[in-house]
Amino acid sequence: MNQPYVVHGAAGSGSVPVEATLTLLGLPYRVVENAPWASRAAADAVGQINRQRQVPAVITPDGELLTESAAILIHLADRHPQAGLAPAIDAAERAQFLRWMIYLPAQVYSMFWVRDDPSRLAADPAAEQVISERTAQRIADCWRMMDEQVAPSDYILSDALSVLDLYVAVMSRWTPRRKVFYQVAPKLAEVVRRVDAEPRLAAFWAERMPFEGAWEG
Ligand SMILES: N[C@@H](CCC(=O)N[C@@H](CS)C(=O)NCC(=O)O)C(=O)O
Repeated sequence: MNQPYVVHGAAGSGSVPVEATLTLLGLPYRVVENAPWASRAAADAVGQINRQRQVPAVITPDGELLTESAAILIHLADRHPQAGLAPAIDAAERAQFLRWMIYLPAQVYSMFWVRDDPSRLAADPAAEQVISERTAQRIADCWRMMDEQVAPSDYILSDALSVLDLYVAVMSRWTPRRKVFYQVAPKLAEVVRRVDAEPRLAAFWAERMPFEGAWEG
């Protein structure tokens, strides 16, 4: 049982909230670094583990394969309730927790399968350009709609940091990036700045998602 979790992932990717969660939980893990969007070789390597050729893909200490970032985050938080990284199953915030944990991959993350390679759906470069612009707009709209429907305290659901906050903090750094996010989602903006400043993750962020240069976009 002392086997580490193995996280197939990449800096800046959807594996980062998973890695951040494992860090906060103090669980041993190692990362197998492969950015499947960056090269065929990396996608092939990830494809050996996850048929979807996507990260994150996690091998648990029991040897079980987990994919789908939201499922991994909810599983880790629920498995270690003492850390308080998710509302308990009977907590008042639980339903909204599940709502937003599913909203993120369904409404936002799914746009990136298209964006990362618009030729998957577009027949020519002009159509690719339209897809790039409209998916960026759609993602901004999704952040706006989420912001309008949450009432954060220190964090999105309460005064306790949850995996939802980690998920939003990372995803909000992707297109259309933080400057747009701060404008369209001012309440969530305060939360992600708090997550960026989480002292237990300072070294982690520096390594896996550095705050350097024009990082906010
Ligand atoms: N539904 C998956 C999406 C994962 C995903 O799209 N990961 C990106 C990296 S952030 C990826 O591997 N993209 C490569 C591809 O889709 O070909 C999840 O929620 O984990």
